[in-house]
Amino acid sequence: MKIGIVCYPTFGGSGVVATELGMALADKGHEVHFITYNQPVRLDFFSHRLHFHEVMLEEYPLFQYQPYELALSSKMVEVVEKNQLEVLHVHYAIPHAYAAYMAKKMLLDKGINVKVVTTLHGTDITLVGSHPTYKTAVEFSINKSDEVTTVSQSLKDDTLRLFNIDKDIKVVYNFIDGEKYDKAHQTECQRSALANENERILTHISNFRPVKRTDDVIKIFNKVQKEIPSKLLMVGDGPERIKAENLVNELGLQDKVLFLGNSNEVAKILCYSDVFLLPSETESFGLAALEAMAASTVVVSTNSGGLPEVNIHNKTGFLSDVGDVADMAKNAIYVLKEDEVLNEFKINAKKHIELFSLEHVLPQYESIYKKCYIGV
Ligand code: GMT
Repeated sequence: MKIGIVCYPTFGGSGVVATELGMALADKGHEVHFITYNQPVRLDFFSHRLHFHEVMLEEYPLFQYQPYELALSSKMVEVVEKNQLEVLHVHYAIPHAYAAYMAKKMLLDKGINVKVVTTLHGTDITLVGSHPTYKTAVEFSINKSDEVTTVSQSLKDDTLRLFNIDKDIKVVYNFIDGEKYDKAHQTECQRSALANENERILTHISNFRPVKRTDDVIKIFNKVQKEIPSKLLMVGDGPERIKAENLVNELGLQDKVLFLGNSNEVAKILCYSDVFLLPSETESFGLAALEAMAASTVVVSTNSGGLPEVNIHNKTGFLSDVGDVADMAKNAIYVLKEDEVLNEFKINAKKHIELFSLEHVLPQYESIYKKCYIGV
């Protein structure tokens, strides 16, 4: 099929899922066109089946804010028309689903009936989307999509609770290419570059937004390192990073915490991690937790949103209430103390990702595209 993918090109989970999906679809023989304002960060190759179309913005003295939706929907019309795309798959409702609705209408005027699939990712529903500033337009554009998916059952429930939705919503989980993580384990795992032999490694990866509670990550680690010789890797960047760095300095942990910034080498970093910390306030799915599990890393997280659908308590990791730093530290210490316990959890984590394999999830999206385009 010929598919347009609209997403944020940044390090956020929705952009990562959209990019990995597009690359996998192209690998399977579909023609994929990314439409966004920058080359997606995980898009590391192009081919005759994989294209990128940049949405350009025009400066004009009258604009305090440039009208991105307008430029995006015009670009969608142009790309659909030129390349005879059959489906536009938009990731993250704001403003992509709305812009797609406008594009669809403009194309209908030209006799072209492109189908719109909207995937809701999390904060587009739970934090930003349900805010009165956006709610009316978000609800409208979800209901006007041809197909709607969410990345967890929990996000589907939230969507139905927060909005008046008259569409059937399908749950299609985030997915992972486990082989990529196996390769990193076999070839490039230089653990000794970051920690001494007797030390455990804990990791946190996010975009350092308030919802990730990065201060809790530092507080949990502070308790852990008092009992277990260990290092903490903080990967990513965002508004809370300075605050987290200040807390590290206040607690005198400078020698034990490394801030690595944004990275495209997630598999390599995770290959030497023992525990992944994800104390989020809310998390529709927790792709970072799934990536950690693919690298045989035990997940210590909160029980918010869709995390219990990914991280199984007392098997692949542990779940605690939001803000319960003491419980998360206790769980991390328990699993890190004995090699035998740690290894058992690591094996469980790696095994559990089979449910979220690319081979399992990709056909679900393909059949959604087919169903809305051909009607079967
Ligand atoms: O929170 C992020 O890291 C970014 C955000 C996004 O939409 O870019 O991630 C959301 O989508 C991911 C992919 O589906 C999910 O795995 C994350 O759980 C979700 N984040 C939240 O719900 C806070």
